[in-house]
Amino acid sequence: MTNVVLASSNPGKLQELSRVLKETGMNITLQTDLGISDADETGLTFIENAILKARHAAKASGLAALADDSGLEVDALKGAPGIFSARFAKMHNSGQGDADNNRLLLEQLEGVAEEQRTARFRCVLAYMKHSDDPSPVIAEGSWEGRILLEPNGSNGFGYDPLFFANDAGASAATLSKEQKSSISHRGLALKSLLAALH
Ligand code: ITT
Repeated sequence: MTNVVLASSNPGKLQELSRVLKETGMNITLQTDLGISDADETGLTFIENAILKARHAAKASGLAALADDSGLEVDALKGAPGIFSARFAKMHNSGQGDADNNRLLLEQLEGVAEEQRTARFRCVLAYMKHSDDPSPVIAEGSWEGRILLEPNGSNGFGYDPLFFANDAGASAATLSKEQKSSISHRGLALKSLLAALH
């Protein structure tokens, strides 16, 4: 087993990543459980932020680190909330956390017709063997869909209740963990990361 720190404070990500990673011989621990604080996400792209987070956790733990930087791109909002997905409501002084993020997204899309509510989730994974690793392994995945008019389902996390996945024909929050992982941005990025690592 390789011990790897997941450079994240989001237990939803751990849930979706740990089962598959365990099967491949990686024992992963959330950085929060090692007392490691969040890195400053000062990058302007998912890739930059994923690397910043992985480097920070590798340095603090002395372990190999895996980071996930992800978010929702909504076409009618010119790609917002994008890299700011976790901080969307907070940045607009409109509360904080998943419920407020979802409420603000619906507010910003008020009056936008269904066919113009196209969106995608993106996920970038960065794996670093140690904090000075000059060649992090990067993998990406995306998941196409549209933003619903109201929330549907209670599984998953974040914007899942508002995301209608085209391939599933259903809201992401109505899918089981296994169903979501087999088609999601994170599931696809993970598959690609494992192929690159082996
Ligand atoms: P860490 O940085 O600690 O990993 P975070 O939640 O702040 O946790 P990000 O900066 O990568 O992580 O922001 C990702 C946000 O994008 C997340 O909080 C959700 O709002 C949204 N998101 C990403 N993947 C998602 C998914 O599978 N389902 C629903 N929302 C998702």
